[in-house]
Amino acid sequence: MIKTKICSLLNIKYPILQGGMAWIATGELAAAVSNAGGLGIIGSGNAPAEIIREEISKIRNYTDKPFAINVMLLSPFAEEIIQLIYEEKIPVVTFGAGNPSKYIKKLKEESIKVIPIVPSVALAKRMEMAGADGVIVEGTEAGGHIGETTTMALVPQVVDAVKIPVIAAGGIADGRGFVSALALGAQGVQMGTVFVCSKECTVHNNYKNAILKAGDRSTSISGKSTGHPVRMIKNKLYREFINLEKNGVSVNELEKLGEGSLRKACMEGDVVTGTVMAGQISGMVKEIKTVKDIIDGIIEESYEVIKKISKIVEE
Ligand code: TUI
Repeated sequence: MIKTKICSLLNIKYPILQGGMAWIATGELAAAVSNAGGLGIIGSGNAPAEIIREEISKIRNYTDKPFAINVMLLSPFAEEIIQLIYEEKIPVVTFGAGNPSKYIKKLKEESIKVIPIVPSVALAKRMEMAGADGVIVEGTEAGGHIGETTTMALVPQVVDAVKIPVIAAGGIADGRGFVSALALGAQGVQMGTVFVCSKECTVHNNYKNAILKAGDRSTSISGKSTGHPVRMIKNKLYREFINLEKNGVSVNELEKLGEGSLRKACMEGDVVTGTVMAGQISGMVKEIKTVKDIIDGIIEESYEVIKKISKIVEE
C-alpha cells in the first residue's frame, strides 16, 4: 500500500490529485476521481460563482469523499469563488496562476486545507511562510499556464527548501512517473492531461481525440510575450498566435485572439481555432479509460516499477 502524508492530510486513499482544469474539471470528473480514491478538483477557471455552485452541487450528489476547488487567480471572479468556498465549506482549496498569500490565513481559520500551485522555489517558500498546508510544484511539462522549470529539476529543489509536503505535477502519466515523483521527494502527484482522456470527463470528444492523436512533440508554448505562457497542442490558432507574437503585436490584441478560445475547444469541439491545453505527456495517452482504471493502473504499475528498481539494486 502506498500511503504518504498527503493521504492523511487530505483524507484520501491514494496520493493522487486531479488537476483543476478550467472548463474540463467539472463535478462529474472530480467526483469520479474522489470516488476512485484520489482527490477530485473542480476547476473554477474564469467562471462566476453561480456556475461553480452548480458543480459543487453535482459533486455532492455523486460522492461523499473529500474534494477541492481550484481558484484561478487571474479570474475576475476569484474573490467571489473564495466566498463560495467559505459558504459551501469546501474542505480543500488549490490556487493557480498567481500568489494567494493574502487569502491563506482566513482560509486556515475556517479549517480549509490550502495547497497553492507553484512554479518556483521562491513562491514555495512564501507559501510555507503564509501557512499553506502543502504545495503543488508544477513543471513546465504541464498543460495550460506554466512556469519555466521542469518537474525533474524543480521538485527536488522545492523539497529541499520547504518542510510542508510537496505534490509533483507536470509530465506525469503513469506508474513510472508516479514513482519518479516519490523518488524526487514528493509526497504525491497531480495529473491533468491523463484525466482529460477519461470516460467521465465531460469535455468535447474532439478535445480528447486531439490528445489521443498527439505525439511527444505535439505541444508547445504560446503567450511568452504576454507574461502568461500557455502549453497547448499545436494547431491553427497556435500558429497564428506565434506569428503575431513574432511580429510584435500588442498584448491586448494577443489576448483578444485567446479570449474564449479554451471554451470553444472544450465545449464546441473546435480544436482547430480553439485552444487545446495539454501537457507534454499527451503522446503517452493512447486510449480513453474510466477514472478508476487510470488510478488503479497507476498504483499497480508503481508496485512493479518499485520491484524492478529494487532488483537493479540487488544485482
Ligand atoms: O494555473 C495553472 N494552469 C492554468 S490556469 C489556466 S487559465 C489561463 N488562460 C490563459 C492565460 C492564463 C491562464 C490554464 N492553465 N497552473 C498552475 C500554475 N500556476 N502554473 C503556473 C502558476 C503560477 C505562475 C506564476 C503561479 C504563481 C505565479 O507567480 C505569481 C507571483 O506573483 O509570484
